[in-house]
Amino acid sequence: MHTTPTKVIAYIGLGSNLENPSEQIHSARAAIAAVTGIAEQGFSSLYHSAPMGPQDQPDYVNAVMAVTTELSPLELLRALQAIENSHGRVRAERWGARTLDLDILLYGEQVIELPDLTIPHIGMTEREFVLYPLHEIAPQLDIPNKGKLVELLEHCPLAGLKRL
Ligand code: ROI
Repeated sequence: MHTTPTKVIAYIGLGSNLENPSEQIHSARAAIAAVTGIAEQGFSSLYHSAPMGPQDQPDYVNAVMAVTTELSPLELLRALQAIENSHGRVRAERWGARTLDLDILLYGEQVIELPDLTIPHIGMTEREFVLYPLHEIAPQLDIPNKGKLVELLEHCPLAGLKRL
């Protein structure tokens, strides 16, 4: 019997602070949209943001992408990791500079706790460079176990985030 794979809406956080960050984000967007089993549904503005964590690194460009996908959470993770690697991502210092960082923020309404994958993404509810772009493309969103996006935003003051 043929069954149609179910499509889930997922949100992906994109970040870069090396080697022409805006270009990294644009080409990552195209690479993600080109994956079989992923279809782009929305893309935020690009944002300029001060580094969270170690300050001895360049500022970031961040954005959020909405997709529908037939991939499982781990398949989606592997597809994003392959794109990170093809953009020259080297996993060196924890919280250090990177050419491309792709994080699964949300996968439908699911809460996932696996060794390699935590969804909702850890820390997303305190990160201005995630919450503001996410709000731009999905203002009504509820974050599983965390509450309404608009309420999380009220507790996340802007500290240098700039829309490009
Ligand atoms: N800081 C900002 N502003 N944007 C990021 O995408 C980002 N990513 C990271 C750390 C190093 C935590 N800081 C960041 O992984």
